[in-house]
Amino acid sequence: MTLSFDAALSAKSSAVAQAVGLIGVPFGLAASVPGTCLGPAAARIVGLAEALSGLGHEVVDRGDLAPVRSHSRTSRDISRLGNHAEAVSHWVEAIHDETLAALTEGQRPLIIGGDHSVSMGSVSAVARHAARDGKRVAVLWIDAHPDFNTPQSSPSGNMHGMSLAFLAGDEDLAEIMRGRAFPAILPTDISVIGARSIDQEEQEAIAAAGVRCHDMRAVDEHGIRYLVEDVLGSIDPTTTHLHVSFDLDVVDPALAPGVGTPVPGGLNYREAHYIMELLHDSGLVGSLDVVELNPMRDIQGQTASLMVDLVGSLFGKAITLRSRQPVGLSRAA
Ligand SMILES: [Mn+2]
Repeated sequence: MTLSFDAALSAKSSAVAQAVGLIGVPFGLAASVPGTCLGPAAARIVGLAEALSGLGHEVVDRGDLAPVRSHSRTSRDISRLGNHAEAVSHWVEAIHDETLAALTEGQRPLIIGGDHSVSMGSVSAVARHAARDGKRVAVLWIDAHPDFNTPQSSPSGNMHGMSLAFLAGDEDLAEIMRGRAFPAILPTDISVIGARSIDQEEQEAIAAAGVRCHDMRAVDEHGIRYLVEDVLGSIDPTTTHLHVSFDLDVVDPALAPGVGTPVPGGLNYREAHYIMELLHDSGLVGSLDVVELNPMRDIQGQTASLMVDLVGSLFGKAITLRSRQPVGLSRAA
C-alpha cells in the first residue's frame, strides 16, 4: 500500500521538466447526447493552456484533431460494434497516432474530449509507447460509470461506455483499431474511482476481470485519501506508467451540469480537487484525459471552468504554499 518516497520524489522531479502536449478532440458521436464535440473549444475559451503556463509548465498545443481516413483499412463492416462505430474507429486511430507522437517527442499528453471514446485512442497509444520502454500501464478511471460494457452487454450501443473494456482487450472491440494491435491493459492494473451507475452485466464483468472498483459508497466509507493511496501504493514508477482518465460526470451534477450523462450523488468540490492534488503530489501521472465536457448542457461555462481548475490541481496548483508530502508518507512514518 505504501508508495516508495524516493521513487515518488524522483518521478516527480523528472516530470516537472516535461512539456505538456495538449491535444483537443472535438468528437462526441460515441455519447448519447450531442455536444461533447464542443469540449475542446470551451476548454480553450476558459483558458486551459494559460492556466498550465501560469503554473510554470511548458505547453505544446498540438491543436484539435480531425481524422484522416486511412487507405489501409479493410472494407469490413464494424457497425455491429455500436452506434457510429465507423466514425469512432477513424477518430480512435487519429487520437492514437497523435498521442503516440506526443509521447515520442517526450511530452506528457493531455487529451481534452470529446466523449470518453477518446480514451480508446489515447490509452492504447500510451500502452504501445510504454511497451517500447519495457513498462506496463496502470489506468485510473475517475468516472460515474466504469465504461466496461461490450457490444453484447451495452444497453444503449453508445461506445463511450465501452472504452475500458476495449482497453482491457475485449476481442470484438479490438476491430476498432483495424488489426493494429496494442498491449491490452491488465484488468488488475485498472482502478475506477467514483462509480455510481453500473449496469448488471458490466458489474459482473468487472468483478470477473479483477478490476479494482472504488464506487461512491467506498468514497463515503473510506474517504478520498485512503482510496487514492490504495491505487497509487501498488504503482512502481520505474516499471509502470500511470494514465489518469477523468470523466467530468464523476463530479456531482450540481457542480458540473455540463456533461452528457449526469448521475446524482457525485464527488463534491473538495473531493474532486483532493484527488487531483494527491495525484500531483505523487509525481506519478504520465498522461491524462479529461472528457465528457458538454458545453450545450453547461450553465454559463461553470463546468468548463471547473475542468480547468481541476486540471490545474493535478498540475500543481495548491490552495496554500505549505509543503506537501507524497501520498503514503503519514502511513510510513
Ligand atoms: Mn466515462
